[in-house]
Amino acid sequence: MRDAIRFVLSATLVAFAVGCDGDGGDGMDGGGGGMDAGPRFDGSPPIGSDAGPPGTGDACVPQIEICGDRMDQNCDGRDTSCGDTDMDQVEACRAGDDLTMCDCDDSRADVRPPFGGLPGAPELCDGVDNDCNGRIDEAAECCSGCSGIDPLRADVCTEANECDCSTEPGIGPCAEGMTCCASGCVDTTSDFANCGFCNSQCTDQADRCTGSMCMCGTGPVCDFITQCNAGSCG
Ligand SMILES: [Ca+2]
Ligand SMILES: [Ca+2]
Ligand SMILES: [Ca+2]
Ligand SMILES: [Ca+2]
Repeated sequence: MRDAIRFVLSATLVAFAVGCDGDGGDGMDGGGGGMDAGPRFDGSPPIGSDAGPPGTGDACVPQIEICGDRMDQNCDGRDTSCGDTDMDQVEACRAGDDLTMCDCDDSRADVRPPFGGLPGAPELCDGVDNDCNGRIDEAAECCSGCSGIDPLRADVCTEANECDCSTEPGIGPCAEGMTCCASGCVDTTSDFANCGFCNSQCTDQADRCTGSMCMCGTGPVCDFITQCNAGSCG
């Protein structure tokens, strides 16, 4: 685990160097490691010099640009992107970033955290932290503690190798007949927001979930121009 973190940090520093270096070759290709960054910046304009471009405001003092932090350190009037080399729509982590909030491996599109409306990459049993949550192979499918348990009842394996529902941590897998969904352990045969399966929300054309089906009263859902109220379409 520690080696994996070290690898990610190392990769991050490389990504930082590649993503942020917009001024061409300057000795950054001499091997990995943060120590290489020192000499690179020796030639930077001294703080307080007037080497920066004019017109960016009296207070702008050129400094080393940090990509992706929504700040303009080098006074060119914009932030510098850290890039999205693998084009998975999540920008690469920068040195010092929380690796669970950015692309912890910008060379692999099958490694990314949830971002905006995008779900994270599914955790595969491959020795890699696919969803950038800081844990490797924590999916229930990768866990011997989950063997023999209906996969619908749990989605993660704890560090103690115990099967668990991540939305109700610590209680173990959901009870028999319940399903581990984003809202916790639910009965998908009757849960209005998870009717039939997780995240399957019934609409206004229904008022209940019965037998895993959205229903209006004891009948089927209403047509799309009417709503279901108290068991009747109207
Ligand atoms: Ca990316
Ligand atoms: Ca990625
Ligand atoms: Ca993970
Ligand atoms: Ca994995």
